[in-house]
Amino acid sequence: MTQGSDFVSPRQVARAIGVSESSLKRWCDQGLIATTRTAGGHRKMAISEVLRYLRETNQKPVLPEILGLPSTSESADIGLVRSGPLLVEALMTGDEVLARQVVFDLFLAKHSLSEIFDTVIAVAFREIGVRWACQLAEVYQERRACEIAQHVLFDLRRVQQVHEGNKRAIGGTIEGDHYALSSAMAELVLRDTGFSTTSLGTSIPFASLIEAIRQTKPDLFWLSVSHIRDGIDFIAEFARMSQACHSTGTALAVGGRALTDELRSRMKYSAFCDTMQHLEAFATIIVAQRT
Ligand code: B12
Repeated sequence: MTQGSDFVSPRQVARAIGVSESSLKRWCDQGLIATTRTAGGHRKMAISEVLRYLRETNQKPVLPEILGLPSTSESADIGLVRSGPLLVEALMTGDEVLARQVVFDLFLAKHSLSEIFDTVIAVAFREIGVRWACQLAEVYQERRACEIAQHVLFDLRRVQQVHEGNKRAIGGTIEGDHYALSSAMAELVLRDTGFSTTSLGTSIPFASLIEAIRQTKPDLFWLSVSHIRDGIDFIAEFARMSQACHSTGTALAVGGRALTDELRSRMKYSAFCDTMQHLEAFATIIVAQRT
């Protein structure tokens, strides 16, 4: 298993956790926290590895800022359900620090990313959507909330453990679909299950997505569909994409609010996922398969 690219020294980790440097070095010697060495021979640790250790041993950092994390919020340990309303308020008021705290508290409390995405972040955005539709939220508040959520997802990516698997996944959204969060979440969930991933981004013409599949031949392609311009065109173009996946041996995982039962009945895919937890379950099986 390789680690994320952000590293800290044993002294920094000791301060962050609130233990002596000698205790920390002992844990490293016992192999409890993996370390590497700098060119000068000094020990260093990946932040993702330190967080793995803290999560597994149910510890919270006393000075999380040293690890680049937000300071622990008053919401620590309030659980998934009660975190939702707090996140809505943070997103609505543009309080990025609180939004990061809410999500990282859940992460440190050992909730999986897929669970946090499905039951807290997506639910918060549903509430923001309702407020927007009822004119209780300004457009700028909705857009700002998306910006904040994207920053939080980026932070999670930075501290995520990266596995050295040989399965590759690429994905994105189709032309006209500007919804970035669901696709970014799919990428993080796939990374969590052991895929090495490349996100192609949003609003990509089908022809270009098909070219990406043909050129890179990934093991899995994720397609997030939150907005469809024309259902008939979509079905025809999706069929070509499905065929491209078939010929490259690529599993095609689809999801998104725009995929109605009617559309789905006319589509060919390897897995339809209502949630990120569904994607996680499907991806786990693929990763477990031998090449
Ligand atoms: C943010 C937002 C936008 C932003 C997105 C910005 C960005 N950078 O991403 C922008 C500005 C693009 C936007 C635009 C519009 N929006 Co809008 N938007 C939303 C909002 C508030 C949140 C969407 C979101 O990102 N949610 C977070 C994601 C993670 O949650 P999710 O989509 O539910 O995804 C979950 C599952 O579906 C699943 N999943 C989703 N995709 C995938 C993919 C895979 C591979 C897998 C495995 C799983 C999976 O897992 C996710 C986590 O559980 C929703 C409200 C809502 N109910 O969702 C309205 C909403 C979807 N929008 C709406 C509307 C009307 C519009 C516009 C038409 C407005 C307009 N008049 O211009 C345009 C159309 C845009 C277009 N051409 O694409 C309506 C749609 C109503 C309808 N009947 O369909 C909603 C529901 C708001 C409302 N209550 O009315 N919007």
